[in-house]
Amino acid sequence: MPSALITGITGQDGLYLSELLLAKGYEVYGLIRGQNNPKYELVRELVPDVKLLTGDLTDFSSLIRALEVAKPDEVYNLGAISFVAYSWENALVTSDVTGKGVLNMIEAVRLYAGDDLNQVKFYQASSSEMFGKVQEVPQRESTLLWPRSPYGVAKVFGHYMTINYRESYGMHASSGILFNHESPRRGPEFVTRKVSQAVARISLGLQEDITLGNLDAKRDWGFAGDYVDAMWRMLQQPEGDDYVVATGETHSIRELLDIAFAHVGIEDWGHLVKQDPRFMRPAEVDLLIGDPTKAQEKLGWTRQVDFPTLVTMMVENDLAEQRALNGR
Ligand code: NAP
Ligand code: G4F
Repeated sequence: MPSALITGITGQDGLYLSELLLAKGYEVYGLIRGQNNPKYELVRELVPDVKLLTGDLTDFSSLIRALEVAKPDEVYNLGAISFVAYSWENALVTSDVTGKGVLNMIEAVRLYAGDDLNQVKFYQASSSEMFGKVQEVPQRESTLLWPRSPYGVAKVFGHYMTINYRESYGMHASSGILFNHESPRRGPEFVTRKVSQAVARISLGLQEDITLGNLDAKRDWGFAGDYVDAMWRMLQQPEGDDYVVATGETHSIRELLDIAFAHVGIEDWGHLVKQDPRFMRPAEVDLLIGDPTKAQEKLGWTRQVDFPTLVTMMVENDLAEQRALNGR
């Protein structure tokens, strides 16, 4: 039975990846931080077969300890401070976790694996946020990186460190440059879930309107369940490499609002959406659109869920959740 260690087990991707690996017969270990993590019960409920180990990406010895217990064949480094807006206000801790945390994890893997370096395959959760002020459209593996946030800069550090460990030590280390991926498990701070929750609540009479920032930014949004499959495929290749994972389509926040509101029968949402500079960013990533050709050709990966299906899935989930919470 292969064994996998996942950091970021309590996050959206950690949960989907655990389900995927358990279904494939893996023994799955998840790193969970804090002495009383509020998401502990959620992980226990959704993926009870995952074995939880305490640890933190900023605590090197906890990573070594986790590796010694899990004895993994594959390590998926998904842990990060992942909210871009937060990273301006908390740039130092974002750099420590999202940037230096990658080095801590990959160096721990190198030391743990010893002479048997290729026995432990490593996945790094890189991000399309690294493209920032995009230098090419669509963005591919070779596109120049120009990050626009402390989060993006930290991810660039982790990305190049992963490439460097592959080139320096011959490690099986892969970097997935994943474009935005969403689901009903997405944190409510991100724009898709903020919109799906608000639209559900507005249609049930629980909320009057929604306040957002920039409505013109464009993202290449896919479904998280599809994207964790690409992570696994990367680690089944004979060698580590870098892959863009994206849908190849881009949509604005306005289009997201069109589909979400239309699903509850509201065609004209203008009076229901307010804007506030509070939600604008010091530097914006205006446009992201990825070219997934390499992932399609080398990994045989394709996305299954299109954008309208994704948005309506999220609104449906929030309608059910809000009805249950509010007895409607
Ligand atoms: P998420 O839901 O925000 O989950 C982040 C995870 O990181 C959580 O489990 C969190 O644990 C953990 N974490 C935070 N600080 C940590 C620390 N100091 N030590 C160990 N773990 C820590 O993110 P996601 O959407 O699942 O994304 C997974 C990864 O992919 C992240 O690295 C993200 O940056 C990257 N990524 C995401 C997307 C996307 O669109 N979703 C796109 C590209 C790349 P707590 O519960 O304890 O906070
Ligand atoms: O949903 P977002 O916060 O996601 P963002 O910044 O694109 O980052 C996500 O995707 C990255 C991959 O490219 C990941 F690496 C990262 O970890 C995270 O998962 O914002 C999307 C867009 C932005 O342009 C933002 O300015 O939506 C715009 N937006 C407009 N109003 C808003 C809001 N974003 C949020 N969160 N909240 C708003 O009210």
